[in-house]
Amino acid sequence: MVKEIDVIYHPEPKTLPSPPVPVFQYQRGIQEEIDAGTLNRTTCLELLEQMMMIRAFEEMIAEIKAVAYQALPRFDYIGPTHISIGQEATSTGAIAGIAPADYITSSHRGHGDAVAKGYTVIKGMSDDGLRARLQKYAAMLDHIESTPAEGAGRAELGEAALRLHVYRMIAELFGKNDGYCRGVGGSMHIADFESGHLGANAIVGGHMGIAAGAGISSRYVEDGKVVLCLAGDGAYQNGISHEAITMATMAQFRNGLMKRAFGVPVIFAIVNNQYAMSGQSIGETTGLDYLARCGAGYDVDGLHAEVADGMDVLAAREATLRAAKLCREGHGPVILEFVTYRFKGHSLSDPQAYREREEVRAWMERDPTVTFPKQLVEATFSEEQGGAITEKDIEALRRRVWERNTDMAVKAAKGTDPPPDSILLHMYAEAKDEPVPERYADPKPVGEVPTFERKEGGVLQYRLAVREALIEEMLRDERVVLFGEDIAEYGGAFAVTKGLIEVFGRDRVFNTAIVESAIVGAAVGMAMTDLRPVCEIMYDDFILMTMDQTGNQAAKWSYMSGGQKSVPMVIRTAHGGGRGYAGQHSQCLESICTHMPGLIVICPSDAYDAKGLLKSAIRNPNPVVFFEHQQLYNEEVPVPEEEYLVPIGKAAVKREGTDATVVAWGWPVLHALKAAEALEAEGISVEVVDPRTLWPLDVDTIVASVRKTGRCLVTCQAVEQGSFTGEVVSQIVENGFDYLDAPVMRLAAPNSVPPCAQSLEREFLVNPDKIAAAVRALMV
Ligand SMILES: Cc1ncc(C[n+]2csc(CCOP(=O)(O)OP(=O)(O)O)c2C)c(N)n1
Repeated sequence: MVKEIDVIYHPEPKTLPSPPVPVFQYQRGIQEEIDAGTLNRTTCLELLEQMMMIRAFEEMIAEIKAVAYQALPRFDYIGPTHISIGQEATSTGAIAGIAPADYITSSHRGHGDAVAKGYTVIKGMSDDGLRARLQKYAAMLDHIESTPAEGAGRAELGEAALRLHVYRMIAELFGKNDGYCRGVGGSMHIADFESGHLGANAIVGGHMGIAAGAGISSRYVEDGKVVLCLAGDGAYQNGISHEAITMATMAQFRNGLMKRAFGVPVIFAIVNNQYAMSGQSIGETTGLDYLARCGAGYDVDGLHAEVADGMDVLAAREATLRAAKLCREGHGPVILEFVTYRFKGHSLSDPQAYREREEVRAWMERDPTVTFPKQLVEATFSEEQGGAITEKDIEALRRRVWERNTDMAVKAAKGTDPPPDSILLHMYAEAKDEPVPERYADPKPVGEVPTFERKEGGVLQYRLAVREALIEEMLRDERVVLFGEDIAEYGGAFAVTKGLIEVFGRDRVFNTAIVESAIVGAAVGMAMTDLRPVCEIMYDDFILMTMDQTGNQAAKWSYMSGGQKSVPMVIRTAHGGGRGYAGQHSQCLESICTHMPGLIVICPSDAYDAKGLLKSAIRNPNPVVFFEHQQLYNEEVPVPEEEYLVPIGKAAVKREGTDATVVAWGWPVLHALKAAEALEAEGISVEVVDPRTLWPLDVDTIVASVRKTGRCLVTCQAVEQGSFTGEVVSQIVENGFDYLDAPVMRLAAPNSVPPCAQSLEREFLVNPDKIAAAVRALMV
């Protein structure tokens, strides 16, 4: 397909304008908002209550650490202490500016965001919704002695839900079973998917790709949700920030190339608390005076970007309300910078030698938990709204918040610890044969669906088998969306996805910028928000660019969220050499992924397995890294035209034999089969076992083969050092030692960088002759 956009040479001289960035423009103030009806007494008190709840929560942490928390004098809190005291107006105001159904992603300093998100959702719930939630957590309510009485009214239901929220937040910090993430995520990874909180991230900036992906989901399924991506000023300098904003800003989302011209609805919110740990983004570690200026670099007109006073809850709320409106109208993404300050150090162990006390004192004058109550007391509310807010009202609210927090802390400390034998719980989500939800079960292709003619014997090329798997799954489930670098018109570097854009259109098959981290990160965000993304990383060498997103996000969120959400996504990537592409386009890096619990790793060696396994991978609820060997794309074997799946985690005996087993995966399986043929002539009968899935590894089939043959060679094309051969050998030794008549041997590439020179690449690669020689050596 020829690109829609012509590239035209325009050499006329011109000057590009710099888009303006409004700074601290909020002037309305509390009374004007009340009079205009944009704020009422209830909302005011709710904003204050949230700020107080955050303060109470974090003061509790500081006091526990200082052994000064009277309610729990001897409690040993061992987790991190990245508290955000001082920043309450930003968390509260920003989250008040989005709708309860919207998503947030947050950071290591995210207690405030989590408190506010949960609070807002509770306040937005119907009575029935509240009852359903309370019913779901009846056992916890019992433990915290907060079960509402039969026929309880709104106030009592709401208070029970708030107590439950605070309890689950604290229980998470204390590593308790009742925590939002079952106590396995802890302070820096709090997630509450039920309330649209897609997780806090201890990897600075790690959640930005997820935010872009959740926004892409929302744009795709048209659910009107906005994503608020809260991260620090330091985080916004990380590479993923640039990649995620680039990904979310791609013109094709808005300019009509895709069927729906609608910008990705993400608010990239920079929580500028003036310091990273001690580094200062303004004046030291960036060249900017306001970080929101970065919006100018992502869009011809500049993204909507503005700077708001993050110490003023109303200013933060108002800027976010406008930003969210823009997003909902299709003008996202947008950038908001909140200027704020943390009164404590980076963590409680930070001696803060890098700043003057005077500076901290000056910012404390703007403490929102002091300034906002003053504004409330001075404001005039109508009698219908309940009349004036008095200092007594404020004091009563304060007391209620602190008492609730203390009570919940005591109850959380008495909570149950996750049992040690649950250590592996939620590592992987269970694969179930679930039907596609009706809404997505009948996708309409936009072009003719190709059929792939088999050659004699039903033979089909590996490349086409992968393409056929993609087509079948995209026809089965509208949630399956493909994206990656040059996968649309070009069809990917190996032409695997060629023609799919004509069949499914650009909304389901789209190119991305060269942003490997954001590609994988967006897939995580899309998977978390119920799509089934299949992304492509052109060569597996580039998977190293994605390591945080693959290893810390995709692999970890099922576990780290306590099983709240699994991450059903597939990363397709090509590995392997033999084409003289040398060090950075020829590696076999599967062992990098097998080292990461949480990932499924698949490495099919023929077209039949590739098709059946890819279909299984797309339907699997876990993140799958799917390695396709470059040298296999033109190989052919019979592939049925009828629907079939190959199960994940099941090895295949590719050739039966009795004298020695060769375990191989990917291209080396073909070499092993050729070697076995040659050895047959010498009277050596070789069994070839292809695990097909490296993780989870089918140890039983491998050991059963070794039991039969007594000898085993494990081979692959990766460098030997740290390769997956080591794991296979260990498993055989642990589980099949008694059957062995000779040591298990390995044959992998020399521990060098893949070279270009043919003489050296030949030396580097495993081949049939080397395998045959290694098997002969086993027989003596
Ligand atoms: C990728 C990564 N690099 C470094 C760190 C260590 N670290 C933790 S917090 C932090 C400062 C983050 O600054 P910022 O994003 O401004 O957030 P703040 O801590 O100020 O809220 C650093 C460097 C990390 N957690 N992740």
